[in-house]
Amino acid sequence: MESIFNQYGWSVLSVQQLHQGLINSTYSISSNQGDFILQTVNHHIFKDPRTIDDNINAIGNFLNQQAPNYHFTHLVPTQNGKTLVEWEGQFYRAFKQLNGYSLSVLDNSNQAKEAASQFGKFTQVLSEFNIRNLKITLPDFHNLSLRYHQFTEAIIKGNASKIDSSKESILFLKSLHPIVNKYEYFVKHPESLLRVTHHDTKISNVLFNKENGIEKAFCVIDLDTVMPGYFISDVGDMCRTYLCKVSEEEKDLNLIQIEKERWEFLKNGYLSQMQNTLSSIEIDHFIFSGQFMIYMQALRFLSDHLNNDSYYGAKYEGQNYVRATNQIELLKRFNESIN
Ligand code: GN1
Ligand code: MG
Repeated sequence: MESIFNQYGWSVLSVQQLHQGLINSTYSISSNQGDFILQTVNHHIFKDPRTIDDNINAIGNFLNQQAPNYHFTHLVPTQNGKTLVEWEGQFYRAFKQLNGYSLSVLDNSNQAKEAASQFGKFTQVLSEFNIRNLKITLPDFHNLSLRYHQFTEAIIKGNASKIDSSKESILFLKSLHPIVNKYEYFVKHPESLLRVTHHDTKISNVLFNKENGIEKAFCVIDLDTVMPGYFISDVGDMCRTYLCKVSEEEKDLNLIQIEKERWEFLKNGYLSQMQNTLSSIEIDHFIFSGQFMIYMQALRFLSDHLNNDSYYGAKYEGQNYVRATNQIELLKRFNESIN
């Protein structure tokens, strides 16, 4: 990576790989010029990484004008002023390292409120940003009808022995097809609005710090999937990752329980920013958000398992099956507890 460091003009002291995301590779860099996060953008998934670069810069410029105090992860330019570097078939970009930490699971309800409020604020602070200026970085990313269609293909064309051993999960997910109908009703409704949407609001995508011993979320990160979208994507992924004490990787299904207090905190945190913006049809679909996203993630993980892990990859055989059954369990618990 020496040549990349040179383009940024860094004298690097240490490099450490971070292992939080499933898609991109991320490195923490300490240099004489400061501490940075360097990432390669996975161009097998994001076919045109320039769209991400353009979006982050467009939003960054808007915020510089309209909300200069908002905490935003601007891209760091190279010495030639580029914020995306193409090198030997890879795309690199860098951010300043911020003084904060992220969580892989929550350990208290306040964190749910803090994170939800930050993601709500992100959409809110960009409410005057023209969504037509945002590029589509991943077409149909949260199109549940398409995800269901991909699932129906995977259960026919996928790995035959995996299809056979996943029968129970397949049947269960098929039985929940009415969620797709409800999604279609929602997105067609004239009062369901497209806004600047993060599309990956999992807990590890918000940075926390402590102010006088009080834990605060202060900045959202991972802006690759910021696109025009519906609020159900953002609230849904919060439901998926904030309400349970264990993550999507947990194999012991008995540990998958919904913490009801966190649901209240999540709602209050998000609505503290978005209450006056959401229409009544949107408010009526608040709980549906969780069903929509947990269901979609279960479909995506199971389809990927049947497709031999071609999208997410797997660190061990059956990892995406574990994730799928985890999400199925979470969906059952969510439906029981939240109404
Ligand atoms: C992927 O790469 P990462 O961890 O930010 C995925 C999300 C999933 C998530 C599940 C572009 O996000 O949609 O919710 O894994 N991102 C993409 O952990 O597919
Ligand atoms: Mg992401």
